[in-house]
Amino acid sequence: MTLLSNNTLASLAGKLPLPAYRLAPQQPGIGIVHLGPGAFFRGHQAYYTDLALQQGGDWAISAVSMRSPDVSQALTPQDGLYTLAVLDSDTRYQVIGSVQEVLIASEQYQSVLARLSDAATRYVTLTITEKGYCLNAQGELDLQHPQIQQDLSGGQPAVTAIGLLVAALAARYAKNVAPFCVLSCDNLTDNGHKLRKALIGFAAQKAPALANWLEQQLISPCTMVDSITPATDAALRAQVAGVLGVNDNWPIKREAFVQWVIEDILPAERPAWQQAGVIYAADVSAFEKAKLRLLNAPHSTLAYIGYLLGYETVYDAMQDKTLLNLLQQMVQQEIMPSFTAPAELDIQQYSQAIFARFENPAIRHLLAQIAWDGSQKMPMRILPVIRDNLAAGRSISKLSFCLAAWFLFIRRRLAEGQPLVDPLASSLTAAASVCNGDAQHDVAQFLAIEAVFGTELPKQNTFIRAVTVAYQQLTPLVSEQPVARGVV
Ligand code: CS2
Repeated sequence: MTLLSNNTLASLAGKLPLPAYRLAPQQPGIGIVHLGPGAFFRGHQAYYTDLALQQGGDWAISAVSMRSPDVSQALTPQDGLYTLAVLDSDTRYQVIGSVQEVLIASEQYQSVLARLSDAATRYVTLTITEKGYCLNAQGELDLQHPQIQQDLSGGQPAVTAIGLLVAALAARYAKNVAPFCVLSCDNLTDNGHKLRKALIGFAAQKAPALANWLEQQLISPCTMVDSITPATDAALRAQVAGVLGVNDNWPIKREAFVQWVIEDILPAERPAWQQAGVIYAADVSAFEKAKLRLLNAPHSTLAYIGYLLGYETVYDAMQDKTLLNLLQQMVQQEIMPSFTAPAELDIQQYSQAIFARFENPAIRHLLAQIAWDGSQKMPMRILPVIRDNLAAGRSISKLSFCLAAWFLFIRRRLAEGQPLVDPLASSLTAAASVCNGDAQHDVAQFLAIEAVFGTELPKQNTFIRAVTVAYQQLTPLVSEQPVARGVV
């Protein structure tokens, strides 16, 4: 079977929606560079930009991986085209055309730098996951991070997104081209502010004049992104080939719900994202908090407890009434009171809709996918709620189950000889390897990991007690024995 590409695109007319602008003789120029072209980006920002390109403008995307050749190998032979499957009661397919080139920074460094320092590149969007920012427990650039140190020493190619972007910004500064606007699209609290601070902090180590220039000119809006994007599987590839009649190396699937809220400080010249459904808001932090706390926090709780209970997917775990009950109590009693919702959001409805999304039978979202990188996710989605609740004297007993389940998940992986996908895997494994089943002892091992918990939280007795109680209650689930349901 032939491959989806510029050459075969026209032959798909009538089968599914196509990017008409890719069929026109004059194709849009590149105006955006995206770092981290994983499934989420291809189902989300590239989808919005595809819609925006239908309104015109030179806003095609150059998608850059830091190291992995996978996306380039799959999409370069397809001229960047791929299929998006939107999973609802029925599945809708469309071809996305906004990605026009895919580069790999470690192999094509000069091309990547040239693209980033080109005046035509006015936006850089990022989905590099929490760990890609190299932040410490205070949310600031970790100058001791080995890869940050490597980039500070000036080696090429840069190995971190921060190092790469500052190298490109330095090139723009040298040729008097204004900085691009950077849009962090990761699940970090205050993502835009953290990214801006990290970039300026890195630049300050290299060249104070560059840091001053960035301080004055760099625009880095906060954003909230949302859409559940399970990993591509063989079944999806086969379905897509059936619909298209040509092969697609890497189609993407996601749920129908999709949301992108951007802090409205963008330069006037921007893609037609608003017409594509993007919401511009003066203050994104309330949206961000609502999403991280009402979606991502229950997601991680489901992932860890669900895993211990032997479930495979979010949908499966949601069928467990005891677990569902715990989640509901956590949300109602401990999460909702922890923040002020955006005025335009009815949080009861918002939260119910999220639970309904988790229960979508069309989505096979693996718990394991959510469980990775816990050390990066907890400080964004669980610990801030715990800190807020402790400060206000509210309960944290349900939230503590998420932490306790994460610790037990790590122990279970270790016992099974399975790898842990986490940048702090060595500290986590070291903590798990001295656990002896005594809750107080075991919890203390994990809470001592400063890069996750900082120094203040682990000193609070109420916190230690709550996590210890949760750990005690969940411990029977780590045993090899058939799982005792209903323990939570
Ligand atoms: C999930 C998110 O993997 C995870 O940690 O919680 O990827 C989640 O699916 C998205 O944030 C939904 O927008």
